[in-house]
Amino acid sequence: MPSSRPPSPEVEPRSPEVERLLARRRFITRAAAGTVLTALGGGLYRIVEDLLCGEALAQTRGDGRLRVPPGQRVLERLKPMGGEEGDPSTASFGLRVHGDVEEPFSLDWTGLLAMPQTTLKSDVHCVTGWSVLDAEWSGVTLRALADRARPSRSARHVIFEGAHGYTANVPLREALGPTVMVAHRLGGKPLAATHGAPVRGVVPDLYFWKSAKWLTGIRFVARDAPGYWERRGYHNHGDPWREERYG
Ligand SMILES: Nc1nc2c(c(=O)[nH]1)N[C@H]1C(S)=C(S)[C@@H](COP(=O)(O)O)O[C@H]1N2
Ligand SMILES: [Mo]
Repeated sequence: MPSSRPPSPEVEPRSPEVERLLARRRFITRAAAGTVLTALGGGLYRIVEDLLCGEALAQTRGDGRLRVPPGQRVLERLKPMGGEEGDPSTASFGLRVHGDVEEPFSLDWTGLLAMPQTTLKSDVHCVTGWSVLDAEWSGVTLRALADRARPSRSARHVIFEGAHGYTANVPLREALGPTVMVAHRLGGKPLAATHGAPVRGVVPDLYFWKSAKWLTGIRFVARDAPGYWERRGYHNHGDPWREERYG
């Protein structure tokens, strides 16, 4: 475990504004609306502000967790976070689904589009402190790829492989969750090069570094293997609700 913090893109210090929003959000989500009025004593306009502007901060998800994980602020759209770009052309696209599977296979662009296509909205959470709600992704679910590849009984993790050796490890159970996918469209448009064109992984319920851009492979493995950021001081798992930011 490194003792110093890893190089950028890293956690930006939270602004006092964010800290204040968080404190209020925690309070509001714990309290019933009626109690908020009395308990805040004199801060009525603040409550209205929270309910209107901070609506998302008080929402909970189907699984009971807060819509916006602790320490996150909501942005309108994804911030391009860089990385060593891969080839964005669809003509040279190739995705290997391999490793600890019964039926390894590769997909070119046509093959990817021939797989069952899914469009779904999910929230993404970057470890640097921003979140985007309801990002609309289109592509193929990891479940569909796994159904075809048939992971062996020994497979326990999925390694998302990006261009130039970028990797991100995800426990198999979570990788097979309904919102995990390889996506080629965002908000109804082809993925931009900066966001990983032509295809990226999307693992919404883990910090966004787990969502490998310029995706070239999905590898099922028995033994876990920390990925690019995980080897540079980030948490091996990366659950935003537990603030699993650093290892
Ligand atoms: N191939 C590759 N994928 C990557 C990265 C990278 O450097 N290379 N960075 C990760 C990080 S740290 C984040 S926060 C997200 C950012 O995605 P975005 O640039 O589309 O916002 O991509 C992730 N996927
Ligand atoms: Mo990141």
